[in-house]
Amino acid sequence: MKLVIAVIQDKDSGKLLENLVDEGFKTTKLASTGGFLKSGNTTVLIGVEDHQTSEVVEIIKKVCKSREKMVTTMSPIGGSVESYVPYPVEVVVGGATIFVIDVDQFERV
Ligand code: 2BA
Repeated sequence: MKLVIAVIQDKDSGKLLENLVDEGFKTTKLASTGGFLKSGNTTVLIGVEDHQTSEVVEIIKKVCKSREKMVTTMSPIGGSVESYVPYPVEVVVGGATIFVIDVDQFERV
């Protein structure tokens, strides 16, 4: 058995869960926060049989889109660390960051 862990954008979460449930997969949705942007994203856990892994990954690839996000960062003026000016930077956030890990034991009690 495998556990697919997918970090996705909030905007894609509803459609992804709908697609996975329609195909009979059991899912758990967690609210998460990206370490770089420090903004909310969604982590989805999907426990599957080994042979179902590629189907799940394909569904994630089909639904989750990469998007550009503007981030405001602070830059020191003239090298002075006392005065900072905010300026926008564009970051491409991927459609999904996917981890597939082996499950040693699975029980539902
Ligand atoms: P964040 O950490 O908020 O990162 C958002 C986006 O910012 C990243 O998109 C990437 O384009 C950029 N970014 C991240 N760290 C950077 C850095 N040190 N320098 C420059 N740009 C940086 P993605 O790579 O598509 O990642 C989207 C989200 O997936 C991440 O949100 C994080 O929550 C998760 N993630 C990505 N890689 C991960 C990993 N190796 N382990 C755990 N979570 C990961």
